[in-house]
Amino acid sequence: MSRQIVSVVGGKDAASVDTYESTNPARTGDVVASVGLADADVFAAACRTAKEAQREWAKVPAPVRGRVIASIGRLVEANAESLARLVTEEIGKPYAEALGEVREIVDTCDFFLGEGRRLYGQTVPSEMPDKNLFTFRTPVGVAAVITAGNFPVAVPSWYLVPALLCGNAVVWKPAEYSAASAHAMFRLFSAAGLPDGVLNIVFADGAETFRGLDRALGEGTVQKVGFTGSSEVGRRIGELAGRHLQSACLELGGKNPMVVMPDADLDLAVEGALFSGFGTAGQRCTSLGTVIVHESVHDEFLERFARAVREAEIGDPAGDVLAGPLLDRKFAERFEEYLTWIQPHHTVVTGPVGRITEDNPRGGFDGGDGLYYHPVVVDGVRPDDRLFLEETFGPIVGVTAFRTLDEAIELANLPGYGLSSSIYTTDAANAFRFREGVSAGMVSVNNSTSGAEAHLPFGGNGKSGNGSRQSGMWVLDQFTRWQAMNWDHSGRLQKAQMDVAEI
Ligand code: UN1
Repeated sequence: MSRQIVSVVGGKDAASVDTYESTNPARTGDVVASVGLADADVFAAACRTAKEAQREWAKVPAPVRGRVIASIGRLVEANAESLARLVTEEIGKPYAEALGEVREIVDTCDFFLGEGRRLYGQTVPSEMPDKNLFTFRTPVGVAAVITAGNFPVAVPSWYLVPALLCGNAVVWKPAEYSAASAHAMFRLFSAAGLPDGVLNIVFADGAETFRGLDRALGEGTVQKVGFTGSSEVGRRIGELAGRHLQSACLELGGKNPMVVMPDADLDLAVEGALFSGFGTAGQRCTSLGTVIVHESVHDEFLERFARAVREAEIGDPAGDVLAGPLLDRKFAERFEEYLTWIQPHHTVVTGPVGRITEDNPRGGFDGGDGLYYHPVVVDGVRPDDRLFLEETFGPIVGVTAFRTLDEAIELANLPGYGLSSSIYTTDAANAFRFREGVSAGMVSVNNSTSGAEAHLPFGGNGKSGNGSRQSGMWVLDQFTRWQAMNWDHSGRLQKAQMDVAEI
């Protein structure tokens, strides 16, 4: 019997208008959960409920809210294995990675539980005597958080944990194909002592979510929109929020470059390219897009990289593998379309292409009815090429050669994304010149493009986002607004700019 799950608003199950079946991508015949989908009315009502609950939640002292975050962390930790197993079952993420993802929720809670005792404001000197100036962080109100399913629990926690800690209420709309994992995480969060209505979960399709969000923004019940997903949808979310004069925190796609300098440790670079190109089947926003390798080491790198990719373990995500299946049918279809386009135009250096089946196996593995795909490396991608410019969100990596570091930086910036990037070099000057020139929000030196830590700013520029940053103390600026206060105890009307004290 698969799970039956529905939206939860104000602590109560909400009405559904449709049903979605979330299936296991490693065994597509297995239904993981039957998900009741709500409509725009439920979404808008959830935002009104959240607004109501937020008033009381904001009055709870921040250190006490921090204690609730501490309980969330402990509950998630105590249930880490079952949550990770569910993530593996529902989206096909290898178990070790799924466990790491759950660990990232705990890390996020660890960081923010202490923030409850800080959430610092400032004292600021006044230009007039007997007057004190202060700043306070105030909660924004209600955050509508819409998340993707490739990181079904860790990435949502980057929004939920700081938003709640700062005194906001949340309406969370996770991706349908990761609904069971999201629902399990929601239950753990709720069990930690959050009052009803402070955190709500709504399952809905894209069209109903947009309509519901538009209405809620119009009614003034949502003050912040958090979105992780494609650049295309992010643009629409940003426009919608902007039309209502509200701001969005957008964490979008990436076409993340890796530059390999002639002095690089090539084995280390190959290992990094393998992990960030094909780990999670290339379905991270931080996945490697293109390796930009110096012409003097191009052939050597390509040979070692292609060999490593051919030998990598792809298979049952419950086992010790580099990657399992693609997330869901929708992603598999998009990737297939991409492969159809690629094949007549490019030389694949890794062997077979397409879905792994009995007729197109990978070694002894025939993929069963799972959404498994052969990993693909393509050499000689040109800057005007789709493969060079577009995010693929699948197991494919392009390789291209360069002559000078300036040229490599130009190539790295060309696709117009700007999330993550990496350089392999043993020369510190190269690393710093790259950091300065690359437009990415994140730069790795001798490490892959994936694997951000929970307390460093995470986010991108250009098509990767609107410059907002998540994680660490930087995300506090997403979920609080600065309030300035001045207190005049001179007993007379002192006029700023006009009554400046003389010396
Ligand atoms: C994403 O794919 O949306 O840095 C986030 C990483 C992960 C997060 C990826 N910790 O690769």
